[in-house]
Amino acid sequence: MKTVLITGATSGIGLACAHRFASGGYRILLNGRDATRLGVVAQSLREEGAEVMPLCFDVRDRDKAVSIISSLPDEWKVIDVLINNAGLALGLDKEYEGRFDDWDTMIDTNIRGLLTMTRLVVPLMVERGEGHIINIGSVAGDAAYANGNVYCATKAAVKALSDGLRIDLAHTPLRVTNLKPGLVETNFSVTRFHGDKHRADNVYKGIEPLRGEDIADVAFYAAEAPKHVQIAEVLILATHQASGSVISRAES
Ligand code: NDP
Ligand code: 8X3
Repeated sequence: MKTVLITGATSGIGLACAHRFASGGYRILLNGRDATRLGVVAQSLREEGAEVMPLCFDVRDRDKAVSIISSLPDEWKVIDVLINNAGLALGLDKEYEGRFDDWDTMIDTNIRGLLTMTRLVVPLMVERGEGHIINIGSVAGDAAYANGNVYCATKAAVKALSDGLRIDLAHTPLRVTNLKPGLVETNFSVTRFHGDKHRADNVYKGIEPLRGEDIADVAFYAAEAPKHVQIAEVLILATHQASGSVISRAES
């Protein structure tokens, strides 16, 4: 039985990936930082028949990540797929007006957290000569959009880190995929607007956005592709979105 480790699996795309991989027969190493929600998700996956090990830590807490990953039981260290999903946007402000704290949180989570997990898990894969890293990038990493500045920069970093890792692993059977979704209706915008649900809802007005399940399906397809096939990068957009800044909305 294969094992997937998913970061930020208590909501949105990560949660959808947990259900998709569980239904595809994977064991799930389920990361989240909210112990209560992690327990609820773990329980619902178990009710679907999945074997689950919850890993409660914030990906920004490097010491805790090191301690938890290094003390996994041997049978759970056989990780076939790592999905670096935990991430967020905070604020939609001009670059010269943004909040320092928001910038630090995005950089620490989206870049440093992803790097920490990569550094801890990939050596185990290299040792076994098997493994797949799926990073959740974004259309925001392809080109900046108005007021997206630091978030876009972190997702451009995810692209560079995915490309760099693919190069560094080219001599191995390991594969690296950068998935770049556009608008996906999750808790993403509520987080971005610091809990302002009304403002978050407006992001998805007049357009049918993607769902977490749409991204999970692509992640699962990439993971299950034949071993000689490396899905290096996929841009996944809602039908009426053409780029990070071009969205055609129906009049209401
Ligand atoms: P959600 O807010 O629904 O989910 C984000 C998940 O990441 C939550 O489980 C959250 O936990 C977790 N998380 C955040 N920070 C940390 C942390 N420091 N340590 C551990 N877990 C953490 O948003 P999405 O599902 O949309 O976002 C998932 C990924 O997809 C992100 O990397 C995002 O940038 C990317 N993405 C999203 C798009 C969208 O339009 N929604 C489009 C393109 C990319 P908690 O609830 O505890 O904060
Ligand atoms: C999330 C998608 O376009 O809101 O990465 O930045 S977008």
